[in-house]
Amino acid sequence: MLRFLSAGESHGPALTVMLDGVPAGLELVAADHIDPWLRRRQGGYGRGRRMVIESDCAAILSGVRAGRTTGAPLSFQIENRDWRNWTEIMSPLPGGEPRKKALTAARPGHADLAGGVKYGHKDLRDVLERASARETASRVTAGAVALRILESVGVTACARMVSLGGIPCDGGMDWNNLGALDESPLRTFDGDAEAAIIARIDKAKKDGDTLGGVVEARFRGLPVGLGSHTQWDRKLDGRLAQAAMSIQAIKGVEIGDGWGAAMRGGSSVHDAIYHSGSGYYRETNRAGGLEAGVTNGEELVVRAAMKPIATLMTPLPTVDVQTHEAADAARERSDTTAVPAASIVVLAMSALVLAGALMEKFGADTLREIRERAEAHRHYTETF
Ligand code: EPS
Repeated sequence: MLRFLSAGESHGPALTVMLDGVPAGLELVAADHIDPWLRRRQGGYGRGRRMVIESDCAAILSGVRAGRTTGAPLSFQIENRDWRNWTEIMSPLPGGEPRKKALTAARPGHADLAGGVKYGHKDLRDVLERASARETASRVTAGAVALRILESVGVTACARMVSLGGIPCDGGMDWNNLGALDESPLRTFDGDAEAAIIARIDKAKKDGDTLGGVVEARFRGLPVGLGSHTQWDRKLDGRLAQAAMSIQAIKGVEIGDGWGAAMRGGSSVHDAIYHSGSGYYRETNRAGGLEAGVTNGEELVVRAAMKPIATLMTPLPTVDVQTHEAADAARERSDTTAVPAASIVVLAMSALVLAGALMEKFGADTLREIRERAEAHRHYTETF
């Protein structure tokens, strides 16, 4: 119902975003509701020089009038300021510059070789321009709108990093202090771990290496009963995992205790159920807010593991796809790490899935209807 598509190359003129199915009546001002998320995505210690060039903001091209959505498809444009340095290389006109500067030494771990073989490109720039994580600015734009829909029914969200380069920084959650995550260069509440991680990033940069890590997205206040246990493709955990796994460099996803739950007995994995005046509750949340692919009213917790970025300044051995000779992998300007930024992208993709599930349950034409139905449903679950 909520359909998201993006287009655009990393060094082309702009990224284009389409978001179809947004209900009418949602207050949406890009500078207030989207651009702050784009700024967060650009941040984090370990980013490269591209982030100095860009100052991402989303221009709304359709679907919004006088600060409110109309129900029509939304479209956005995010300008690539760096494009002016790439006009020849990225020109859509035939001939010239592109062939001269062909990138042919496939980077292990990047899309270069897989995409080159699949689409028949011997200039691997034709692959990497679209595979680049620059595309995640589109995801964050669409996800920011999804977050607005969720906020309208009382959902709050948080994106943070919980480890980088093997160093944990999971100092616990603090919903009352979310601003601290924007202040932290690593999007963590764990000030003690920060210095060690920054030193680790500095060393990796000096060595021409890159680093991965683990990020987390959390949602509080979701209605009970989003998703369904009745069919494989309606299970919300499966849909969230697909959305997170589709993000560049993400290699693993877990909900709640995830892999940890496989190590312990059921009595210390499952969350006992209690009842109070305002409905059912659990004192633990190892399930991460989902049972049988359905939200259970507890905090929804998604974690994702990001591998180190594939562009290495001290490159791995590879093969030149034009000569088939051994070569050093191509070096492109890149980041030493982008794990803090990935937390924002996982949040955005999760929000898109959750807002879609919300609209499946409560309708999708107007925000008023969604809010009224969500309120009635909250009353129903409290008295069930
Ligand atoms: C990114 C833009 C890219 C990289 C990074 C993420 O810009 P450029 O390639 O011009 O330096 O900084 O992308 C990658 C590391 C990658 O492997 O794709 C961004 O906007 O997030």
